[in-house]
Amino acid sequence: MYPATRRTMLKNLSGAGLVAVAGLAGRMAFAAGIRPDGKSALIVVDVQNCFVTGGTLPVKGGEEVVPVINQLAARFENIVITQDWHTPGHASFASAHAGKKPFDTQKMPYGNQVLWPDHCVQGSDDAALHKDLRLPTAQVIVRKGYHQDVDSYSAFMEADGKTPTGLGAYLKQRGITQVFVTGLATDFCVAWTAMDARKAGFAVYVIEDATRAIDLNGSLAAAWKKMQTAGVKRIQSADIA
Ligand code: VGL
Ligand code: ZN
Repeated sequence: MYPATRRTMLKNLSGAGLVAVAGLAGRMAFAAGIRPDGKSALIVVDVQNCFVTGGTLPVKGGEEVVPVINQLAARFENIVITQDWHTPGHASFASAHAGKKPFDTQKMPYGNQVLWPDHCVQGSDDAALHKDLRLPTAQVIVRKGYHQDVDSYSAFMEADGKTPTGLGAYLKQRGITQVFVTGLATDFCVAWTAMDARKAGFAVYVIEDATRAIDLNGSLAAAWKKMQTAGVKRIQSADIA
Protein backbone atom coordinates (compact mmCIF):
# COMPACT_ATOMS: atom_id res chain seq x y z
CA MET A 1 0.00 0.00 0.00
CA TYR A 2 1.06 3.56 -0.60
CA PRO A 3 1.65 5.80 2.39
CA ALA A 4 -1.15 8.34 2.89
CA THR A 5 0.74 11.29 1.43
CA ARG A 6 1.52 9.40 -1.76
CA ARG A 7 -2.11 8.27 -2.07
CA THR A 8 -3.30 11.85 -1.60
CA MET A 9 -0.89 13.14 -4.21
CA LEU A 10 -1.99 10.54 -6.76
CA LYS A 11 -5.63 11.39 -6.13
CA ASN A 12 -4.93 15.10 -6.46
CA LEU A 13 -3.18 14.57 -9.75
CA SER A 14 -6.44 13.41 -11.31
CA GLY A 15 -8.02 16.84 -10.85
CA ALA A 16 -6.20 19.59 -12.70
CA GLY A 17 -7.12 22.19 -10.08
CA LEU A 18 -5.30 20.23 -7.42
CA VAL A 19 -2.03 19.64 -9.23
CA ALA A 20 -0.65 22.74 -7.56
CA VAL A 21 -1.31 21.13 -4.17
CA ALA A 22 0.66 18.04 -5.16
CA GLY A 23 3.38 20.29 -6.57
CA LEU A 24 3.55 22.23 -3.34
CA ALA A 25 3.74 19.03 -1.30
CA GLY A 26 6.54 17.81 -3.55
CA ARG A 27 8.44 21.03 -3.08
CA MET A 28 7.94 21.02 0.68
CA ALA A 29 9.46 17.56 0.87
CA PHE A 30 12.67 19.07 -0.50
CA ALA A 31 12.45 22.29 1.51
CA ALA A 32 15.67 21.51 3.37
CA GLY A 33 17.52 21.36 0.04
CA ILE A 34 19.20 18.44 -1.65
CA ARG A 35 22.93 18.51 -1.13
CA PRO A 36 24.88 16.51 -3.73
CA ASP A 37 27.72 14.53 -2.15
CA GLY A 38 30.78 12.66 -3.38
CA LYS A 39 28.55 9.80 -4.51
CA SER A 40 26.46 12.10 -6.71
CA ALA A 41 27.03 12.93 -10.36
CA LEU A 42 25.55 15.63 -12.56
CA ILE A 43 24.82 14.28 -16.05
CA VAL A 44 24.64 16.97 -18.73
CA VAL A 45 22.86 15.44 -21.73
CA ASP A 46 23.44 16.65 -25.29
CA VAL A 47 23.82 20.41 -24.79
CA GLN A 48 25.06 20.70 -28.36
CA ASN A 49 24.63 23.16 -31.19
CA CYS A 50 22.32 20.72 -33.02
CA PHE A 51 19.70 21.01 -30.26
CA VAL A 52 19.63 24.80 -29.79
CA THR A 53 18.34 27.66 -31.94
CA GLY A 54 20.18 27.58 -35.26
CA GLY A 55 20.94 23.85 -35.01
CA THR A 56 19.69 21.01 -37.18
CA LEU A 57 17.19 19.65 -34.61
CA PRO A 58 16.43 22.70 -32.46
CA VAL A 59 14.65 22.18 -29.16
CA LYS A 60 12.52 25.21 -28.25
CA GLY A 61 14.49 27.29 -25.74
CA GLY A 62 17.29 24.72 -25.68
CA GLU A 63 19.97 27.33 -25.09
CA GLU A 64 18.19 28.46 -21.91
CA VAL A 65 19.50 25.43 -20.02
CA VAL A 66 23.10 26.59 -20.38
CA PRO A 67 23.23 29.20 -17.55
CA VAL A 68 21.19 26.92 -15.27
CA ILE A 69 23.60 24.02 -15.81
CA ASN A 70 26.69 26.24 -15.45
CA GLN A 71 25.40 27.32 -12.02
CA LEU A 72 24.51 23.79 -10.94
CA ALA A 73 28.00 22.60 -11.85
CA ALA A 74 29.50 24.41 -8.85
CA ARG A 75 27.54 22.04 -6.53
CA PHE A 76 28.93 18.81 -8.03
CA GLU A 77 32.24 17.02 -7.52
CA ASN A 78 31.37 14.66 -10.36
CA ILE A 79 30.14 15.75 -13.77
CA VAL A 80 29.51 13.67 -16.89
CA ILE A 81 28.77 15.22 -20.29
CA THR A 82 27.10 13.39 -23.17
CA GLN A 83 27.17 14.10 -26.88
CA ASP A 84 24.84 12.74 -29.54
CA TRP A 85 27.40 11.60 -32.09
CA HIS A 86 25.95 10.12 -35.26
CA THR A 87 27.62 8.72 -38.34
CA PRO A 88 26.77 10.51 -41.62
CA GLY A 89 23.64 8.81 -43.01
CA HIS A 90 22.75 7.36 -39.60
CA ALA A 91 19.69 5.05 -39.49
CA SER A 92 17.85 7.51 -37.21
CA PHE A 93 17.87 10.11 -40.00
CA ALA A 94 14.78 10.36 -42.23
CA SER A 95 17.16 10.96 -45.14
CA ALA A 96 18.40 7.39 -44.79
CA HIS A 97 14.93 5.95 -45.54
CA ALA A 98 13.35 6.32 -48.99
CA GLY A 99 10.01 8.12 -48.89
CA LYS A 100 10.30 9.17 -45.24
CA LYS A 101 10.23 12.66 -43.76
CA PRO A 102 11.58 13.95 -40.46
CA PHE A 103 9.30 13.04 -37.51
CA ASP A 104 7.80 10.03 -39.34
CA THR A 105 8.37 6.71 -37.64
CA GLN A 106 10.13 3.64 -38.94
CA LYS A 107 10.06 0.05 -37.70
CA MET A 108 13.57 -1.05 -36.81
CA PRO A 109 14.71 -4.50 -35.62
CA TYR A 110 14.81 -3.03 -32.08
CA GLY A 111 11.41 -1.29 -32.20
CA ASN A 112 9.78 1.86 -33.53
CA GLN A 113 12.14 4.70 -34.26
CA VAL A 114 11.23 8.35 -34.73
CA LEU A 115 13.08 9.61 -37.81
CA TRP A 116 14.90 12.88 -37.34
CA PRO A 117 16.45 15.51 -39.56
CA ASP A 118 20.17 14.84 -40.09
CA HIS A 119 21.75 16.07 -36.84
CA CYS A 120 24.84 15.87 -34.63
CA VAL A 121 27.11 14.31 -37.23
CA GLN A 122 30.46 13.28 -35.76
CA GLY A 123 33.05 16.04 -35.86
CA SER A 124 30.72 18.72 -37.24
CA ASP A 125 30.25 22.16 -35.63
CA ASP A 126 26.61 21.16 -35.22
CA ALA A 127 27.69 18.31 -32.92
CA ALA A 128 29.99 20.48 -30.78
CA LEU A 129 29.02 21.35 -27.22
CA HIS A 130 27.32 24.76 -26.83
CA LYS A 131 30.05 27.41 -26.68
CA ASP A 132 28.74 28.96 -23.44
CA LEU A 133 28.69 25.70 -21.51
CA ARG A 134 31.28 26.07 -18.71
CA LEU A 135 32.06 22.71 -17.21
CA PRO A 136 35.82 22.78 -16.63
CA THR A 137 35.59 20.16 -13.85
CA ALA A 138 33.67 17.59 -15.93
CA GLN A 139 35.50 14.27 -15.86
CA VAL A 140 34.19 12.30 -18.80
CA ILE A 141 32.37 12.86 -22.09
CA VAL A 142 30.24 9.96 -23.28
CA ARG A 143 29.43 9.90 -26.96
CA LYS A 144 26.49 7.86 -28.17
CA GLY A 145 24.55 7.02 -31.30
CA TYR A 146 27.72 6.19 -33.25
CA HIS A 147 26.61 2.75 -34.42
CA GLN A 148 25.21 3.25 -37.90
CA ASP A 149 22.11 1.07 -37.48
CA VAL A 150 21.13 1.76 -33.87
CA ASP A 151 20.06 4.96 -32.14
CA SER A 152 20.99 5.75 -28.54
CA TYR A 153 18.87 8.29 -26.74
CA SER A 154 20.10 6.92 -23.42
CA ALA A 155 23.57 7.66 -22.11
CA PHE A 156 23.62 4.15 -20.62
CA MET A 157 22.23 1.79 -23.26
CA GLU A 158 21.73 1.87 -27.01
CA ALA A 159 18.18 1.56 -28.35
CA ASP A 160 18.65 -2.17 -29.01
CA GLY A 161 18.41 -2.53 -25.23
CA LYS A 162 21.54 -4.69 -25.02
CA THR A 163 24.58 -2.61 -26.00
CA PRO A 164 25.85 -0.63 -22.99
CA THR A 165 27.76 2.59 -23.51
CA GLY A 166 29.93 1.84 -20.47
CA LEU A 167 28.63 4.77 -18.41
CA GLY A 168 26.88 2.54 -15.83
CA ALA A 169 30.05 0.59 -15.12
CA TYR A 170 32.12 3.78 -15.03
CA LEU A 171 29.86 5.41 -12.45
CA LYS A 172 29.63 2.26 -10.33
CA GLN A 173 33.36 1.73 -10.36
CA ARG A 174 33.72 5.28 -9.08
CA GLY A 175 31.26 4.67 -6.23
CA ILE A 176 28.52 6.94 -7.60
CA THR A 177 25.06 6.03 -6.30
CA GLN A 178 22.87 8.92 -7.42
CA VAL A 179 22.64 10.94 -10.60
CA PHE A 180 21.08 14.29 -11.42
CA VAL A 181 20.07 14.48 -15.08
CA THR A 182 19.90 17.77 -17.03
CA GLY A 183 20.07 18.85 -20.67
CA LEU A 184 18.25 18.09 -23.92
CA ALA A 185 15.74 16.88 -24.68
CA THR A 186 13.57 16.19 -21.62
CA ASP A 187 11.31 13.71 -23.44
CA PHE A 188 14.00 11.85 -25.39
CA CYS A 189 17.63 11.66 -24.31
CA VAL A 190 17.06 13.00 -20.77
CA ALA A 191 14.11 10.66 -20.11
CA TRP A 192 15.79 7.58 -21.57
CA THR A 193 18.95 8.33 -19.60
CA ALA A 194 16.94 8.74 -16.39
CA MET A 195 14.98 5.51 -16.99
CA ASP A 196 18.12 3.50 -17.70
CA ALA A 197 19.86 4.98 -14.65
CA ARG A 198 16.94 3.69 -12.53
CA LYS A 199 17.22 0.27 -14.23
CA ALA A 200 20.92 0.23 -13.37
CA GLY A 201 20.07 0.87 -9.71
CA PHE A 202 20.94 4.55 -9.29
CA ALA A 203 18.82 7.04 -7.39
CA VAL A 204 17.75 9.49 -10.09
CA TYR A 205 16.70 13.12 -10.08
CA VAL A 206 15.74 15.09 -13.18
CA ILE A 207 16.23 18.83 -12.71
CA GLU A 208 13.29 20.09 -14.75
CA ASP A 209 14.30 23.72 -15.30
CA ALA A 210 17.69 22.51 -16.55
CA THR A 211 15.95 20.68 -19.42
CA ARG A 212 13.84 21.59 -22.46
CA ALA A 213 11.60 19.28 -24.48
CA ILE A 214 10.83 18.43 -28.10
CA ASP A 215 7.22 17.43 -27.18
CA LEU A 216 6.20 15.40 -30.20
CA ASN A 217 2.56 14.16 -30.02
CA GLY A 218 2.38 14.34 -26.22
CA SER A 219 5.82 12.83 -25.68
CA LEU A 220 6.67 15.19 -22.81
CA ALA A 221 3.71 14.26 -20.59
CA ALA A 222 4.23 10.58 -21.44
CA ALA A 223 7.91 10.80 -20.51
CA TRP A 224 7.21 12.40 -17.13
CA LYS A 225 4.58 9.77 -16.38
CA LYS A 226 7.00 6.94 -17.18
CA MET A 227 9.81 8.53 -15.22
CA GLN A 228 7.69 9.19 -12.15
CA THR A 229 6.34 5.61 -12.21
CA ALA A 230 9.94 4.38 -12.30
CA GLY A 231 10.82 6.42 -9.21
CA VAL A 232 12.67 9.24 -10.93
CA LYS A 233 12.40 12.36 -8.78
CA ARG A 234 11.33 15.56 -10.55
CA ILE A 235 13.00 18.58 -8.97
CA GLN A 236 13.97 22.17 -9.78
CA SER A 237 17.46 23.70 -9.69
CA ALA A 238 16.37 25.76 -6.65
CA ASP A 239 15.93 22.47 -4.71
CA ILE A 240 19.69 21.90 -4.85
CA ALA A 241 21.42 23.32 -1.79
C1 VGL B 1 17.84 13.51 -29.12
C2 VGL B 1 16.41 13.10 -30.88
C3 VGL B 1 17.44 12.56 -31.61
C4 VGL B 1 18.03 14.08 -27.76
C5 VGL B 1 18.88 12.96 -29.85
O1 VGL B 1 19.18 14.46 -27.41
O2 VGL B 1 17.03 14.15 -27.00
N1 VGL B 1 16.62 13.57 -29.65
N2 VGL B 1 18.67 12.49 -31.09
ZN1 ZN C 1 20.25 11.83 -32.29
